[in-house]
Amino acid sequence: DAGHRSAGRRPVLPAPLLQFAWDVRQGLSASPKQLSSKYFYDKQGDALFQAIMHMPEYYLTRSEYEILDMHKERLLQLFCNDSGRFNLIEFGAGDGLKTKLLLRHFTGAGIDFRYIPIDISQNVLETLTADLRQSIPGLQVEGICDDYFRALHQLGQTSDRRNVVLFMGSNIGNFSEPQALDFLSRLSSELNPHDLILIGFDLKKDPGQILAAYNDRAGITRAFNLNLLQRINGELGGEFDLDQWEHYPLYDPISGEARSYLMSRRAQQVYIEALDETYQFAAWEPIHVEISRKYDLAAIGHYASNTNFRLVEHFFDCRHYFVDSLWEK
Ligand code: AVI
Repeated sequence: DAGHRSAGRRPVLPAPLLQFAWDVRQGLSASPKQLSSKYFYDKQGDALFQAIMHMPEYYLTRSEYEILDMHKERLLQLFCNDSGRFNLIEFGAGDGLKTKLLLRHFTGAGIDFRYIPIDISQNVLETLTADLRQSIPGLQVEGICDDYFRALHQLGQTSDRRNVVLFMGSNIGNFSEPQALDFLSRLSSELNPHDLILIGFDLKKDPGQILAAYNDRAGITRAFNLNLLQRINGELGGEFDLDQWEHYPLYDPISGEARSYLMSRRAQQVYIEALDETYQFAAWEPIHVEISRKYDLAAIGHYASNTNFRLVEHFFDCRHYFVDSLWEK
């Protein structure tokens, strides 16, 4: 696009990189500095997150798996309204490991439902649907590659079935509070009366346990966070020396926010070619990169009532580390 061509050394960027470049410039010019965790998930980041979910310290995935396993029959009863037919829509399905457990159970029970994973990555969707068609014969699965809300809007106009939306994994915890409320309000306005949402929240607990989940001994979470700088180097021509950065997680038991920072180990300056800009970092200056919020049941109740949902039931794992909360529009 000739309109974006600059007179300086700054190269012309392909469209998808423009937003990334813009956000990096905004974040590194802000005080305190910050970068968005949504940029963690390139191919390498996806693989590292898969590895995190298998770390002994990362209790979230195992807790939610246990919830779905223990409560799958009760969930099935609640999902089936009078007609017994529904769309099971999943936001950000990933590798579908947890969802498979439900899909197997529902298919085995002879239920008339369609599974509709929505993801912005075509690659993730193709891998998932091919795997499911093979591993669960008879399952009706139709992935939609789009923005969550556009996909939901389109579905609402073409289907008369009850919609059951899964938003699991405590992905909601990666939003700031206003972002989370906005997300849930938009979701509510796209749904029909009596549609359902099953939403995963990680609960407040021993701070030591939470910090360990974001600082595994094998160093996978560290690599996951540092990969963001690697990505800036690879995609925007950044010159971050990864050895000069440290991963630093923090937990505030009042707000329930687990926050991750990348700390500059010394005073340094870093040039980013695509921005044609040099950024200064003081010794031990942090860049805030992620919030993973933890909740109590009062906060969850407020979220539901402030976004036009009715709380139906909470489903816990044995240790009450995590909750999948079922809400009705
Ligand atoms: C995807 N999300 C819910 C994860 C979390 O726990 O906040 C991402 C993650 N970050 C570090 N470890 C895992």
